[in-house]
Amino acid sequence: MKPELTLVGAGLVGALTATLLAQRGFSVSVFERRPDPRIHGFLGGRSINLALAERGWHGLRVAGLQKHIEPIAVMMRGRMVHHLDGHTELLRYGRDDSEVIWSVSRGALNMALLDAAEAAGARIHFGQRLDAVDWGKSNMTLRDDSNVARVHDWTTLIGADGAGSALRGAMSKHSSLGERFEPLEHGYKELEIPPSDAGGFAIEPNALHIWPRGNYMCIALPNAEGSFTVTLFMPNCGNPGFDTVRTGADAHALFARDFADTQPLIPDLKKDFVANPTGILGTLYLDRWHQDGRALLIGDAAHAIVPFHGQGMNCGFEDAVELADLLRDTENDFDSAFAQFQHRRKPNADAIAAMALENYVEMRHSVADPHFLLMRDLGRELAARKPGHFVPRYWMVTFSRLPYSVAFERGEIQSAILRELTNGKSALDQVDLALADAMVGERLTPLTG
Ligand code: FAD
Ligand code: E0Q
Repeated sequence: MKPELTLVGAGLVGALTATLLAQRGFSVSVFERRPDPRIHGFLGGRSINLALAERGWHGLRVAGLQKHIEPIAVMMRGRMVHHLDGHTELLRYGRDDSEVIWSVSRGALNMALLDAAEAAGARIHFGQRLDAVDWGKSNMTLRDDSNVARVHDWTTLIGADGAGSALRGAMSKHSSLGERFEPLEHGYKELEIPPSDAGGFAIEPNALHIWPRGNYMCIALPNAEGSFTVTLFMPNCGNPGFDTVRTGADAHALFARDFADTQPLIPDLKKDFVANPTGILGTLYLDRWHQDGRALLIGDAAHAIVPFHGQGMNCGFEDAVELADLLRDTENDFDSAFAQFQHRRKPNADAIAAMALENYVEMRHSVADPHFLLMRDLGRELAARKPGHFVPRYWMVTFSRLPYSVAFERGEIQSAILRELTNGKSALDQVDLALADAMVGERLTPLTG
């Protein structure tokens, strides 16, 4: 007898989890609110993309999907910074082209994962929204587009239904999860740079473009077909803010002043700014992710974070692999597997949540702060002097699968070293490098070997 699992949500994390669990012999049913994107299209046809890094690739590799995704992923070597005066500079993410990140279409990735889940034997029911859970009867009510209800009996529930999780709501009604949502006072708007008239990319394709402007910024990630998805991050209230920049004309004026080089590139700015929704951002913390061995939350449903490290999906894919491994190791003792899942993943989710928040500040401001630049240069120097010992935090998060909590803790130690050594200094040649080597040796263990 195959153990039965009922998943809620066939987004990125739900579809990968369904694939891995079906591949490992579970009988998997999935209920997804939206219609099948392979038939009806994805998100009204808007192309939205995400940065895929090592942790995400690992999940895809375990599921046997790397070869399917590689052809649709666009390499991003670094941040292409667009300064206010229009000049640009490429800041590489890694040492060479083996240390890069990849831009993938959310829709194409989701569809490939749905195909894989079904190929592995998962049954996906589209247009079925979770409405309520009856914990006494072990069933749940689902509703279709016309609000027609259907009842489904379940044995074990897994919620991958995103930041607004309905399963989380149903679990909270049973007993408090200690839920806390910390809103960011900034929102976002997605826009588009279409392919150039010649049909190619209008700006450098192999980079994550960024226009840092202090309290707000734009980014652009390439799509395989030659367009870019632009995202404006800006305060909800302020000047500029989404409360004052309201009309197409307001948006046009903001872009003309602060993002002048994008002006000829975003022809539908006025129309899209008004038509596309303003997204909200924040961090979700729960004290508890599971209800005994009966229900578990994963991905954004358990730990939504702000997007500024490009790690939400990557982290969710790590969840999926960890869960599949734990169910194997505990021989399907769900109670023990779910408790261990939370024990192992929660410190990592908390760490990437904190690092993602920090990265927004770094991204918008510190490009201009001389003390930050000195610390960054010293960091580079120490990383070169002590490879595998003093390792940039961005590298640990993006190019390794070290636990996020380790990246965070080592990052804190490294920052303290850089702060102490650069205190009162204005140039690298004033820093005592012998002392630096000694501090690294004392406070950090080598990572490799
Ligand atoms: P979702 O992708 O939200 O999927 C949830 C699914 O559940 C959906 O299909 C939904 O329809 C379904 N659902 C919801 N409610 C119900 C219900 N009641 N019943 C049934 N089904 C339901 N991450 C990265 O790794 N890299 C990036 O570059 C990146 N950029 C981002 C940029 C922005 C602006 C934002 C907002 C996020 C970004 N992220 C990024 C984060 C990433 O989008 C999320 O972490 C990821 O989508 C989480 O996947 P998920 O499957 O948990 O949730
Ligand atoms: C990445 C890749 C939405 C988003 C996604 C990202 C990144 C950023 C800024 C943003 C962080 C970085 N970053 O460039 O440091 O590495 O995914 Cl805003």
